[in-house]
Amino acid sequence: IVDDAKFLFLENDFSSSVAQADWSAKKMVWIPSEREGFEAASVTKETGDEVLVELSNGQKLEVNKEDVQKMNPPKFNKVEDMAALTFLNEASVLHNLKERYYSSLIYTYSGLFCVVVNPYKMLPIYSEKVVEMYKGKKRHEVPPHIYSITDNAYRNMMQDREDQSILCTGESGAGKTENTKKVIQYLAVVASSHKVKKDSSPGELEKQLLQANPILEAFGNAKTSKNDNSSRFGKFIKLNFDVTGYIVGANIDTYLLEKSRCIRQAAVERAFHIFYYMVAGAKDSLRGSELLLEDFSCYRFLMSGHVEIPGQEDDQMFEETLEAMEIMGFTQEERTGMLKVVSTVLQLGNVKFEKERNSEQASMPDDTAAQKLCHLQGINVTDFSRAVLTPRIKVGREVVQKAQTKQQADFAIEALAKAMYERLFRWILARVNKTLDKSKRQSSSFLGILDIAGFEIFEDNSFEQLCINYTNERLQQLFNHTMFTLEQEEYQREGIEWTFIDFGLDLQPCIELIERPNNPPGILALLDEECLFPKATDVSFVEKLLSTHTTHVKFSKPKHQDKLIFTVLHYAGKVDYNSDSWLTKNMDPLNDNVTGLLSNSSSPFIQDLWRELGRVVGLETINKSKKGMFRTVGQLHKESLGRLMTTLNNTQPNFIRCIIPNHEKRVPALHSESAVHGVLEGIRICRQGFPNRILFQEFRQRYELLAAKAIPKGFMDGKQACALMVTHLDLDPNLFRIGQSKMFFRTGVLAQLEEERDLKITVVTIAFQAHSRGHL
Ligand code: AD9
Ligand code: MG
Repeated sequence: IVDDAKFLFLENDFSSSVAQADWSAKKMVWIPSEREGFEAASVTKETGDEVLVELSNGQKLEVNKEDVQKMNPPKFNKVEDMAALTFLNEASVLHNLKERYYSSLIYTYSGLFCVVVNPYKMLPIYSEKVVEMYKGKKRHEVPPHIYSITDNAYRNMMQDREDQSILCTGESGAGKTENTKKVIQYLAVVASSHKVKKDSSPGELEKQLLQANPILEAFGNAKTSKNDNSSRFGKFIKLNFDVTGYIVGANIDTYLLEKSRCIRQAAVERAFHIFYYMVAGAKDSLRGSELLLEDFSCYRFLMSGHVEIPGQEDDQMFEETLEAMEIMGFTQEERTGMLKVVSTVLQLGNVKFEKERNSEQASMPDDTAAQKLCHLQGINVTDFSRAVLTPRIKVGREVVQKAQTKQQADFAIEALAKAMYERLFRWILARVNKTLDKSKRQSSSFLGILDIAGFEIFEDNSFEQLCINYTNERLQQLFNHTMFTLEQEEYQREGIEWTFIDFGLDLQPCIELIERPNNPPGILALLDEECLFPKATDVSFVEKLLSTHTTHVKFSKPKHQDKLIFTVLHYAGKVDYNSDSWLTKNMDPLNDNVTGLLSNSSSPFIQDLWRELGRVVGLETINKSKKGMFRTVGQLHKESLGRLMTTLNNTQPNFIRCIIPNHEKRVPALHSESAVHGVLEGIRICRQGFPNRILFQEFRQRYELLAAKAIPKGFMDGKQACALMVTHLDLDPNLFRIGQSKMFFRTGVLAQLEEERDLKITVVTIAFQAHSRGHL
């Protein structure tokens, strides 16, 4: 630990007493600065609303009082818990995170939650030694770390028998997935049931647990413009524990895979990793006779060919993925079966239709691609061509064969490719869960870890982004609401008065704009309505939105723009959505002639994949014929999100707020707007109340010299003494509350007392020195 200590522990700062005197003398503050966000300055004069300040380079400036933010005393430099700051303002929070970040201290607490800034490089803070260091330690005994959050959640679960959740939030690329992995890595060691005496290496279940992630990432992650390893699905990993605290099994739920990425990617982005791993890594007979693979440039669905990821070898990743599957217990047949599906999806992109000369009907002059994919899928190519070009369709009570146009056939193929990949993903998940669900022993409680696709704003934002951002909106609401509840609980415990606003309600208007079923219907409901109108188009959908929500505060329509664009004001920013193809994305129709063929494939693997016909959502297949009701993608997502929220509401949540330091990947600089975003939200809640707390005894010890005459000699109860002290100090009753065990203060009050104390001590010291000198 010694070598790595500087990445976790604060170094002793011996200069702090000098700095302290300097800070007091110079009246240091923060003023806004274009370059840095905020800049340190010293106040030279205050007149009414204007403040005259001097910058470190000697430059003098006049600024508005409202733009000035107080600087915390130097003893708070790089403080581990920002709730301790006497001045809780944006500038101080940013400064503290920045100072810590530049010293490679990436974890910082902010009262009830933990903040982590993405370091974009491997730090030696996740080793086995470090894991051991955090085992069983209370939060204040060790430096801030995801391990500490995890350990505490685990102990709470054991002690209170209450299910726990660890929720990673933050925008795309901020580090949610990385931190999720660390939580699992930690628990796999600390709660391993297979531990053989001193050996702390994980047992079989734990090994498999650790291998689940590379498999899911290979199939569900992709390079985007924000993140080279962006999660294109959400996941909730539930670890089940027995009464003695050992892991007895696990279960993973997923949310909304962005399947459209199989067939189309924006410039510089990639389809799911596995496509590249496979095409780059498969060799010999696997490549040739089994998977019928071709070169990157031959696949139309890989729009930009072999887009590489710096620092990553796709062929090597292929080996690692196969290895993970092996550890997971996937058989040879299963592994090849999976890859055949991936190869088929690529091959589907190469199927070409043409319009027949004398009719609108589509034909397939060259069936090379079709032959290959039918071979891979174990179906007959003539049947396949017929199912795509002239499917049997129900018209009223009759079934007729209907020739398709080129556009219809193209559409059917794309839909098939997406559905096939989604089924494969669901199959993998079910297979992984089968391995992880070892619960021969009774599980008593669980710890769930949520890792969703982060909030994102691209150049072009579609239905998928709306669903992702809506999910983030709900999670942020849970965060705000939880912070509010936890604060409130603490106040209740201490029996003090409070008047609090639930900031969770701030997010309600935007959430309602998206999910409200009626009066007026929100975006998803209106989209559903339009899907029922035969003549509706994406444009008519936007028109309907516009006429329903013109006055909604979270909705707007950019002027002079494309008819398909509308804007939603999310908590994390304004997003322009392009509603092109939303009607079909929401309906997600699939040619059941082809799926019927697949469910009768000669390959048992393929049969299994298509066993239940219907739509796949998360782990479930929703059979639309079941209740005769058609369910849209939007509806289903809303429901699965609702279920997730119910689960989370029944757990004790622990939040990890991931922060992206800047928007140029891998540059070690912390820029202001992106950094404080989100952190301030939690702090805003804190500031409403009495964020600075101090135990009676501590308060008395530290500040008794300011109110010495208030307390009579002899024993006095701590609470009583503190009450006398604040009366003597003549503090405004609105600035403090007296609880059962501690004093509560509004932000800034303790700083004031601290300053007075410093002054007093200086005076006493000078007097003492003078006194001593007099005696010499
Ligand atoms: V998204 O919403 O899925 O697009 P995430 O999950 O928030 O996003 P991710 O965890 O994938 O972001 O982090 C992005 C990249 O930052 C990783 O691939 C790492 O290269 C890097 N990163 C993030 N956290 C750490 C860390 N604690 N240590 C080292 C990190 N590198
Ligand atoms: Mg992720």
